[in-house]
Amino acid sequence: MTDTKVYLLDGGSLVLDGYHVFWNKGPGGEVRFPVYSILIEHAEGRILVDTGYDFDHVMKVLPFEKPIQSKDQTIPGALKLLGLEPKDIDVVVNSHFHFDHCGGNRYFPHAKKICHKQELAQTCAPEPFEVLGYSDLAFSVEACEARGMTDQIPEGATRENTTFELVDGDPEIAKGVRLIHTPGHAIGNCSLMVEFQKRKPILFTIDASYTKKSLELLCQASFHIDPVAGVASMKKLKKIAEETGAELMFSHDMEQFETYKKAPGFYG
Ligand code: 5PN
Ligand code: ZN
Ligand code: ZN
Repeated sequence: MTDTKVYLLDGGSLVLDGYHVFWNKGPGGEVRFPVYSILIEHAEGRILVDTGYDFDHVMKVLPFEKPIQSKDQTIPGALKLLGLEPKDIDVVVNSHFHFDHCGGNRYFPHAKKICHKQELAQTCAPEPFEVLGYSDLAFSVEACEARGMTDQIPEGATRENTTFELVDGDPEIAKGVRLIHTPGHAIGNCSLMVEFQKRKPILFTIDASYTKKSLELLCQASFHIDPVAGVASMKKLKKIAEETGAELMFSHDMEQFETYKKAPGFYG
């Protein structure tokens, strides 16, 4: 039995205004924040949670977010630092389908793919204010077709090799690896709990709480479909962390990210 290990794959950074990061609170001004993927080496296989952003997509559609991404910060580049290739990944989980979480999915046609059942439906028929968040559809031929953006379909992508297993609730996707539905930011946003053999669990908030301060203040990002659900999800995460003694890790907090171990370092 191999012990579970978690690697954080640095995916570069983006910029938002402080009023987007801390909705109706700010302060305003440019905030540069990290984007990363989570690789779980598990006895049942290698699970990759999220795939970062695609640099070309951001430059084309959201250049005002000022992407900085080196070759080592692309998904293939980050895996290479670990001596891995995309084909070594068995399962890709998307926490939700905002462009900064699914931009590298095209590298994993062979992998089993998992998302929350409401998230795929929402991406195919977003609210008007969600269109920018759900602007990179290359992860799914079905989404490209539903949105009339078939020009985004990557070479080699088919309906079959971009099909998702749809989950609901808080499913255990491998022993000690659980998705926790935390809607609000996105209708199907999922947080992630990983248990280890020899250390305390880690609870990844994903975008239910961009930063440590967000959770302390119960202050979500300005991007959301249901802010009331968003507050309830933050409370749910706080409660789970208290009950389990889990270490919290935040999705887009530069100050915290600088303290995290990045691949090739690992947790486990
Ligand atoms: C980083 C970022 N930028 C814009 C949007 C958006 O419109 O919805 C989600 C989102 C982001 O995560
Ligand atoms: Zn998001
Ligand atoms: Zn995000």
